[in-house]
Amino acid sequence: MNGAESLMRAAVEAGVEVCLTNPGTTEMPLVSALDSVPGVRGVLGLFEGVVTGAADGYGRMADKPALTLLHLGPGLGNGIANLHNARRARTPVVNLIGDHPTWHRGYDPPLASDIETLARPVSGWVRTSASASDLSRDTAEAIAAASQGLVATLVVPCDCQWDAGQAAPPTEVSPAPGVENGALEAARDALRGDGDTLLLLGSRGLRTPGLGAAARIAAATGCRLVCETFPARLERGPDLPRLQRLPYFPEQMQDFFAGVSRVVLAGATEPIAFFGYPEGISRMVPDSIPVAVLAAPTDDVEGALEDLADAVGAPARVPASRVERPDRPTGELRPRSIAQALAALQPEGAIVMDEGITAAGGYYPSTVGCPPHTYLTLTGGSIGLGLPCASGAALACPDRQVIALEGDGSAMYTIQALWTQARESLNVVNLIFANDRYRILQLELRRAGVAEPGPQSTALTDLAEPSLDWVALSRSMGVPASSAKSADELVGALERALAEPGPCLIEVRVP
Ligand SMILES: Cc1ncc(C[n+]2csc(CCOP(=O)(O)OP(=O)(O)O)c2C)c(N)n1
Repeated sequence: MNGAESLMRAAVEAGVEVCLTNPGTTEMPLVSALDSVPGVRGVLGLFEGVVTGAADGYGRMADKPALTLLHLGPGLGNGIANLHNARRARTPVVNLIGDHPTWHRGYDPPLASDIETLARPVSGWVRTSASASDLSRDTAEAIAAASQGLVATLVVPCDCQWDAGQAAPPTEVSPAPGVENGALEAARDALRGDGDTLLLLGSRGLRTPGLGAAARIAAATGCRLVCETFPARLERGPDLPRLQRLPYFPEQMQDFFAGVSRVVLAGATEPIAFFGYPEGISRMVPDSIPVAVLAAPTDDVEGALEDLADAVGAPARVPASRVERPDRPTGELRPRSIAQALAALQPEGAIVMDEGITAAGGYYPSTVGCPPHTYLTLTGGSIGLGLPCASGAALACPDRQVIALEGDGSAMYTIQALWTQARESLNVVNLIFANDRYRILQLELRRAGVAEPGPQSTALTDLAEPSLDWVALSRSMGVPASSAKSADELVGALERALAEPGPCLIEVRVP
C-alpha cells in the first residue's frame, strides 16, 4: 500500500464516496489509487471551478464531504471562487492538492507556488503532509474537520503519495456544540416581549426538524419566521412553515426591519448589507432593536430550537396551512411567468439551485405552494456556482430532480459543468435566463446615479455582441437543449425536460 492508497482507504473508511477532480502529474498516484482502492467515484470536471462548486453542492446535500483533487497552486487557484461560496455555506469539503515531491520543491520548478497561502482564505483547516506514513491520519483529520462545516485543504506532496503508507483509524467527529449559557433564556424572554419579534433562521435551523420547532415557537409566541437572504440549504414544502426571506438591497432590508421590536438569531448571523454604498450603512438591524442570539450557525441549532419551543410552552404540533399552486402561465415571458411555470410544474423532491440573479427574483415567493423541495442559493456572491453546484447536488441525490436557475452571465463562468452532467448522466434541468446582459450591474449603475451609461459602461454590462447560442453550446457538450421565447414554450420545454432522465438545458429568452 502506498501513501496514496492509504489516503484513499482512510477516505473510504470515513464514508467518502466521491472525488471530483481535474488532476495533473503531481496527482497521478492518487488518481490510480481510485482504481486500486474501490469505493470512491472519480468525477472529472473540465475546470477547477466546476470541481469545487460541485463539491459544494454535493456537501450541502449529502451532509458529508466530497474530495476535490486539484493540481498544485494554479489548480487550487482556479477553484477558489467556489470554495469561497462553500466556506460561506459552511459546506464540508476536503481539498487534496497535489504538490511536487518534498525534495524537488526547493528548486522552484515552474508549477511551484505557496499553496497553503492560497488555501488559507477559503479553508478552515490547512495542512501539508510531511511523509507518506502521515497521509491516512492527515486525511482522517481533514475529513473530521470538514465534517464540522469547514473547507479542509490537505496538500499532498507527490513522494508522500508514492512512498509506502500506513493505515490510520478514522478520526471521531465531535457533535455540534450546545448553545452558550443564558442564550436560551435570553431568546425566551425576547419572544415573550410585546411587539413584532423576528426569529431569524439560518444554517441547520432551515432543515426540517429546525423548521418544525420554529413553527411551534411561532404558534406559541406569534413571532415572525424569517430566513437569511442567501440560505445554503432551505427545506420547503406544504408541511413546513412559510418563511419570509430577508430582501437583498439595503434599503429594502431597512424597510423590512422598520417597526420590528426585537430579533432572535437561530443559526443566522446578524444581517449585514451585501455591499456598502455611499450612505455608509453596514448593519441592517437598527441599533434601537435588541438582538438575542439563541444559536450560532455552528451550534446545535436544531436542538436549541427544540429547547426553545419547549421553554415557551409551544404546542407539540402545528397544523399546516396549504397554498394552491398556480396554473401554467401563458403569453409573454416575464420574470413572473418564469416563476409561475416553475411553481406549476416543479416535481416533489426537487432540488433547486438559484443563481438566476434578476430573472429568478419571483421564484421564491411563487413557489410556496409547491410540494416538498430543497432550495440552494449563492451564499458567497461569487457567481459561477449554479451549474457546478446543481451537478454536485445531483451526484449526491441521484433519485431527485435537480433544477438550476441560472443567469446567462453567471453560467459562462463554469459552463463546462454541462459536460460533467452529460458524462455522469446527472438529472439536472438547467434553465439559462438569456437576457444578453449583466442586468444586475445595469441596475447598480442606475442606483449609483448614472442615468445615461456611457459607451464603456454599456459595453461592459452587455453580452449581446456577439450573442451566446445556448442551445449550440449545450449540445456541443452532450446536453440536449431547446429554446423558449414565450411562457407557453417554456411550459412545454419544462414538461418535456422533467419527463426525461439525464441533463437538459432550456434557453429562456428573457425580454
Ligand atoms: C466571481 C464574480 N465575478 C464578478 C461578479 C460581479 N457580478 C455580480 S452579478 C454579475 C452579472 C450577473 O449576470 P447574469 O448572471 O447574466 O444575471 P443578470 O444580472 O442578467 O440577471 C457580475 C458580473 C461576481 N459577483 N462574482
